[in-house]
Amino acid sequence: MQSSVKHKLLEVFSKADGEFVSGQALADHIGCSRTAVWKHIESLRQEGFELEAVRNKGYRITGKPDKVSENELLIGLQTDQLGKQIVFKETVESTQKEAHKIAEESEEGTLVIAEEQTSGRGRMTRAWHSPKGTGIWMSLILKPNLPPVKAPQFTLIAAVAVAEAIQDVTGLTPEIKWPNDLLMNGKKITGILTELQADADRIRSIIIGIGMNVNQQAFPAELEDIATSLAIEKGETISRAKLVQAILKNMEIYYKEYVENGFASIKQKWESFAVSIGRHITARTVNGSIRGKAIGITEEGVLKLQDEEGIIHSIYSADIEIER
Ligand code: BT5
Repeated sequence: MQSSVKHKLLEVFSKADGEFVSGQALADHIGCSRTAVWKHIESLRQEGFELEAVRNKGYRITGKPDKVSENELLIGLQTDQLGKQIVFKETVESTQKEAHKIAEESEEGTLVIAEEQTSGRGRMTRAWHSPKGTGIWMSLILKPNLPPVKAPQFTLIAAVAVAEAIQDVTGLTPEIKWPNDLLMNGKKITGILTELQADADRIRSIIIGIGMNVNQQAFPAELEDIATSLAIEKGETISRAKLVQAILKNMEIYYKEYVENGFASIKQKWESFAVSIGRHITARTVNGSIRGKAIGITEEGVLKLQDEEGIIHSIYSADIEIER
């Protein structure tokens, strides 16, 4: 949409102060047809504006996008190091990709965040749907002085930090599905992707990608049954900036705890949010599927699965399906 058209539309809605404006009045104001108005309204929705359309009344604005640029995030940020350096972009292919490019020369705690990702990614080259202005698409760069085998624990640390941030900001309690999903009512609300730049024996940078569905009201057909957003669950829009600040704050606390005292206390918290433990599950790994009961995670964050013959398997990476 041309920015002048967008500007005019927003001006009218702002003057209307939450009241309805008829399609005809909007058309007259911007000098276009009513069909064109409808298209402009759709593109405003794409940008994260919430617009209610009612027959014979017209349109009214019920929610504006909240931004996650540097200013919004830095005001009120309660951390010493995480998120003190912010690289904000309106649009990127993937914040992971950007973070990888700058990791080497970046300070620990640098955050890459975008309003929109055009090629957001999940694990194993899967796509991550990241529409403009409605979710949190961010990558955090950490530089722990640890060997690469410790990396999977960071997915679990991040899951706890995010789960508690959701509780702090919305009062809702998500569930964690090993290793990297947060669910609400069985649908995915957050995915975590931990990637590394490392030597054989030492992590140089760990890049923790977090994708959180916050204010989406709907999903594309292929995600409709498996994805949800905080706004859908809570019934109101939620400030993304507040969530990012809460994630960074919790992440800093747990990262420090982990470096100083190890994984034990975080493991306990993780277990308190975990849905898969104690349940019968199927773990799909690159080497095939294993069915059994999830009996817990180890200090390394490895999932322990006991099959029907009583054999205990260590699962390092998999997609989990929980049986009913
Ligand atoms: C993940 O992968 O869950 C990790 C997602 C990490 C995304 C963040 S966003 C910021 C950073 N930059 C990136 O480019 N990525 C990270 P995985 O477990 O492989 O799950 C991927 C699957 O989740 C897809 O195959 C879809 O089925 C589903 N999916 C895709 N987009 C989704 C969404 N927005 N909400 C819920 N499910 C989604």
